[in-house]
Amino acid sequence: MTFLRRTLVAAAAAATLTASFSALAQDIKPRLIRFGYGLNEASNQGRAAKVFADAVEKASGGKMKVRAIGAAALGPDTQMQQALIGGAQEMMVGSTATLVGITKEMALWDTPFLISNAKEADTLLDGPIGEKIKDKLQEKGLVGLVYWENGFRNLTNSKRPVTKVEDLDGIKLRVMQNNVFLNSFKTLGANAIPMAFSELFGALETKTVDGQENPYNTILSSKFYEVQKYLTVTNHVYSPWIVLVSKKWWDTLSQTEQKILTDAAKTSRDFERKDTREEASRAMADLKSKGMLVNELSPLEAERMRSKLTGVYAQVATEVGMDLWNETQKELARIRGTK
Ligand code: TK8
Repeated sequence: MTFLRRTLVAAAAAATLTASFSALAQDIKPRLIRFGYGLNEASNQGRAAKVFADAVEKASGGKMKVRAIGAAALGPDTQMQQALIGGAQEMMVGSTATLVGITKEMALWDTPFLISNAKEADTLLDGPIGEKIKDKLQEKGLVGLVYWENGFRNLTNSKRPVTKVEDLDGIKLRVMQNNVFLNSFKTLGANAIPMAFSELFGALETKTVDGQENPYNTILSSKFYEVQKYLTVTNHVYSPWIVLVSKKWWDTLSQTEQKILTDAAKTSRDFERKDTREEASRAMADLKSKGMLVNELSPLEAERMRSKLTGVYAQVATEVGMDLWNETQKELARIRGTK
């Protein structure tokens, strides 16, 4: 190769490289992303929102800025969902249970005792069933990126230790705004009252309600131990969070920008699940040290509660459709078989 030719080849290569870099740079516009969530900053939700924000800023060279706004300052889950659909807010993370009014298939995740451990949760949520349900959001104006762990839910109240199902009689119990939860706890004899999470601490404090159910992490980070004496380990349902994007806004993004958000969401998910599980493993001891009285149900009482709760399976199957229900049972059998 002559000197001239070598120089030309090198120049051409450099030009291609610059071209693809500037094409990439042009593909990323300055963006401000309001990312709302319901818990406080010092919760597992808040920590993971920060991880997401940092990953987006880094991957976009500082052009895409995520403003993570916690403590339901942008409104409770249902209000944020509407803001995303209308395009007034870009992103949020919240419970799948409050999404059933928009996408009924989300009710699958409300099934009591559907999932029994972390491996089943991750495999089911990240696999074809989880993807299929997530995809259903698109026609409603939402894009679901990933599921985060909220976790296995346990029962707290300020009245008495719940050692058997009859102890729930007449207890005013806050439930999420979701019919499966409402019916489950009515079936158990509680006076179930649907309420937004953002109202919950105040309602417990003023005794508008006597109890609630949430994972250990939330009982700790939302300081429910200040207003709840008794904790009963029920693990009655594994409930996920989902990271959502406004579809209206998503459709205005370049592929590069969409990929930055998708990748950062996965990074945040992996961090969040690990962080949540670590915190949950310590949380029971923490809650006891804060003065909560913790009891486990005897195997007999746990089974009695369980058999009452499985009564809502038919309701879930009707809501999500028999095909999806059967497919889920098959997938769970597969996951359990490969353990
Ligand atoms: C936070 C809620 C919360 C959920 C609930 O916004 O409402 O009880 O468990 O995590 O989504």
